[in-house]
Amino acid sequence: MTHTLQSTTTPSLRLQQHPLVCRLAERIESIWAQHLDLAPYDMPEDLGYVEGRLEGEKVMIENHCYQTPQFRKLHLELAKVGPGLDILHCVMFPRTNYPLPMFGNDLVGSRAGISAAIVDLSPINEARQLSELYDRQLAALPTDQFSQHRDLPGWGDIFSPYCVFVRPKDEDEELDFLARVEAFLTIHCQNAVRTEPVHTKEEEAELIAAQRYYCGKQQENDKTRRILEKSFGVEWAERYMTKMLFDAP
Ligand code: BLA
Repeated sequence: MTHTLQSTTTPSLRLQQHPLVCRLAERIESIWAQHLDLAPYDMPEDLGYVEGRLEGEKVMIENHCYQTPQFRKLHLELAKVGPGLDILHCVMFPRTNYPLPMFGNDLVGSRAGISAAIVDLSPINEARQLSELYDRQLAALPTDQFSQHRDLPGWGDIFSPYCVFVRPKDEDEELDFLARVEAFLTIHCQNAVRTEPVHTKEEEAELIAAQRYYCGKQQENDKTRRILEKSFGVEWAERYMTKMLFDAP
């Protein structure tokens, strides 16, 4: 394992990635910019751009973060593991006084195609239920037609009934997934800017606990952790998963 760190602001990684990764990254940033009041986010200096090695292949990770009045962190991560594996990871963490679900999106692709495409608006409350508004809006979307649905792992009890977890079989299904993410994201941004914060400490405590539960479950994802451990070491992976990917409030 070699291990080098450097910083850059050039969003170049996506240009070398699977076309769906690149398109999805562009769409996420454009929907964010269209609906939200984006401000810079103070990222740990050494984590903007990171390089490591996995079995002789270069691993590159590029992070883009923002904050807004409603969100303590918007995180878009692009990663490339050798020439073969491309990853997009995106999470929108609400501020702890905003009663909003957690938008999460992960795309794992190789030259053989996208093996995992997941998107959800996950409930953040004790009952683990979406609000009536989100429930109604998501239920009204056209039902999806993916041919290969995948089973959620054991830690996946955080996801809503609207979670899409598929292996798109061709370009048509890849574009269907892109459209699904766009629909979830647009609904979420439009709702977020109209949402009032909670006012009591008790309500906020429940939101904090639910964000902690979500982050704790995501940290159990061994597939993500193993790639990070093999590329950057066990300690670095632990710090990255708990401070960058899924930092609990
Ligand atoms: C799966 N995530 C995976 C897989 C890899 C990664 C290699 C296995 C792909 C497959 O089974 O086909 C790797 N994902 C990464 C890495 C990063 C990453 C290295 O984001 C970052 C550096 N994961 C998320 C988010 C969600 C998520 C936000 O980061 C959901 C909202 C879900 N990823 C998720 C799930 C799986 C997965 C559910 C399948 C896990 C399993 O089957 O055990």
